This record gives sequence, C-alpha cells and structure tokens, in this order.
Amino acid sequence: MKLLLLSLFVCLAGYSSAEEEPPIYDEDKVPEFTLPDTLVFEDGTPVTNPADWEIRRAEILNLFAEHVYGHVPKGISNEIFPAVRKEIDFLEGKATLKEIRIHFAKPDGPFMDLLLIAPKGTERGSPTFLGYNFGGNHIIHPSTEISLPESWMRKSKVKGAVVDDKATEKGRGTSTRWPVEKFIDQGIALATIYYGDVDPDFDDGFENGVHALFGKPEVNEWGSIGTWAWALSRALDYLETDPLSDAGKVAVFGHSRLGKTSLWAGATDPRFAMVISNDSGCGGAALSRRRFGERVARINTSFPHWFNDKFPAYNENENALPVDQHQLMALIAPRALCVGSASEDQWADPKGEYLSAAGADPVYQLLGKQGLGKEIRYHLRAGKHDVTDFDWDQYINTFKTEVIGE
Ligand code: GTR
Repeated sequence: MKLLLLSLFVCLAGYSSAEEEPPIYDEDKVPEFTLPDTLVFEDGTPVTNPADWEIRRAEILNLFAEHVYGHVPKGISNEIFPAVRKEIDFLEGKATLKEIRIHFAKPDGPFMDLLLIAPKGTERGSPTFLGYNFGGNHIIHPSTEISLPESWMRKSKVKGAVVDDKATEKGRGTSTRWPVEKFIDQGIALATIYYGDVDPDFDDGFENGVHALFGKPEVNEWGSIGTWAWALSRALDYLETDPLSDAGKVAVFGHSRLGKTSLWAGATDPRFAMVISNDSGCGGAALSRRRFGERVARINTSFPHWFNDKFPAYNENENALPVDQHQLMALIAPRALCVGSASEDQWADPKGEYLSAAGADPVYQLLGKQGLGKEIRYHLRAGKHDVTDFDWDQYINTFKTEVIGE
C-alpha cells in the first residue's frame, strides 16, 4: 500500500523515478510520441496568421527559457566595452586581421577576445560568419599573429597544446574546422571567440567567466549554453559598430554543444540573419521525444551546467516537456536555417535532427516562405562528428543564396 501511494505520488509529481535507460540506436525501439503543436497556443486556440505567430513565438521562447536553457537574469548589464588590440594585413594582403577585447558590463569587467578576419577592399562591411571555437582563436590558423587565449583551457588531443589549463604555442593552426581562406575568397568575414572566455566549460558552480560578475543563477535562469548564447549577441553588438562587418548579414554558427548554443542565440536574437547548427544533437537540433542516442537524462548528468536547473525534471520524462526541438527551429523563421548531420554521429540522432528541421516548415509556410529546401536546409554528410569543408560548402551556398543575395 505504502509503495502504491509512493508511486502514485511520483506519477502525480510528474517525475519518473526510473533509472537511466541505455541509449536507443535502433529505429524500432524509438517510442511513439506526439509533438507539441507549434501552431496552437497553450490555451488551445489555433495560430492562423503572422500576427498570431508573433504572440505564439513569444510563448514558445518563454517556455524554452523557463524549462530548458534558462532566462537571462533580470537586471544584468548588456553594455560592452570593446578595445581594438591589433589590426594588420593578413593572407598576403587579401584580408585584415583584427583582435578586439570585449569587456562585459564595465571597462575592467570579464572579457572575451574576438578575432575578426575580413576580406579587404570592400566598401561596406562583409557578410560574416560568427561562431565560437573550442580551443582558442589561435587553433584556427597557424599565423603567429593570432594571440593565445588567456583564460582556462579545456584539455586538448594535441600533445602539449594545453599545459596547466592554459593554451600553448603548440595549438596553433591545429583545427581543421575553419577554412579561413575559403571564406575570404568568397567575400565572407569570420568572427570567432574561444567559448571558455565567456564561461569555462566545467561544472564550477557558476563562479567564473561572466558569472563572476553576474552571480549564481536561479533555478530557471541560464546555464552555460544560455550564457554562451547571450555573449554571441554581445559580439553582434560589437560587429554592428565595426566597419569590416556587415552586421545585417551575420550567420551564427556552432558545432556540437556550440551548435546548441548557436540555435539558442538565433532563437533569442532575431538580428542573426542566418543560423547554423552542425551536429548539435540532444538539446540542439535533435527531437528530445525520440530518445535516440544521447538523451535528456544523459546530457543533464554528464553536463549539469549546460541547461537550467528545471531541465533535469524531464530526465526519462521527455513527453512531459512543454516544447520539443522542432519549435526551437521554428523560432528562427523566417530566417535561413541550416542543420547539418553526419551519418556516423548517431549519438546526435541525424534523423531526429532532420525531423526537427522539417517540423519547423509549417511556420515558414505561415510566414509566406517556401520553408524546407529553401530557407530551411538540411544535409546529412558521410562520416563522423566533425566540421568538414563539405559542411562549410553547404553553409556558404545557403548564406549566398538566402542572405547575401547572389
Ligand atoms: C558530447 C555531448 C554532446 C555534444 C558533444 C560536443 O560529449 O554528449 O551533446 O555536445 O559532446 O559538444 O562535443
């Protein structure tokens, strides 16, 4: 009897007491589920026109903030204090390399170092890819002109590239993920930041990075992904002031956890003209209710600092989520959205990523757009969890047709 009452209580509370289940890699084992309807208000009224959508959009955005990524704490300062530290010719004069230290909230506040590499000889600023890197700005190109990051550095697979949690010279140019010359040759600028400048990626109780300034979040306030996304908007604030960049044509890019971040940045900040998710998986492009590969319980256990403290209530309980990730994609509408997956990256659930991108289509249609195949692009590449030139070719192509207008 006691046990019965206890299980009844657990059910009523909406929490599952079940142990974490092993990952699903077999399509036959994917449970049946019903996705929340993006075009129906929470009170059951249908969304029938673009004006309705604006209201419904705010409702969905709020649900994602409240239950998944966290709200930006009230009253924090969005003010930035940028200082240009270097501006030189680069790539045999084809480009300009600029380093800008952007302090948050006050002139001596915590900072992030933005590296901007832009084509020369344009009268207006250039369309720009903005995205975080995992290992420091110096990993994207071998040039010794690029400053090493000063903040805490995650471990590297490259021997000697990180010593005592700091980046060393050995890491220069070791990433294959940033085809800088290709961007420049296509007339596109690159703006990149080491993500650990904003919030070092470990569960430290929110004491470092910008949290040292803004304090410990409440249960429904931002985790690291929310914080990283917010700082991308501050980077865009800066780009709006820099003549090298055309800030009306900025595509926000991210791979993996940083793809979750670029999606949330694009959802929260409509100034981003295009949003790119590369292999972002669980908590990114993949539908949570499919429970395929990595799922909510695993991600909240492995990375307790990424989301807000309400999200773990959905561990092994995805159907109770008031939203699913197709609605995150819908928040990007009517802007260009690229979702890239890799066939061997089953942990990120390529099919769930596709369904999610396709699931945003009705909102694009409502807004008079063509949607899937036009503003919404999906590709599945052969190979592993990574960013390759093939991925970039897809993103460049979409950027040119949907944003630059070529
Ligand atoms: C994995 C994590 C994924 C993905 C990836 C990454 O360990 O399970 O959600 O974010 O890390 O960011 O490299």
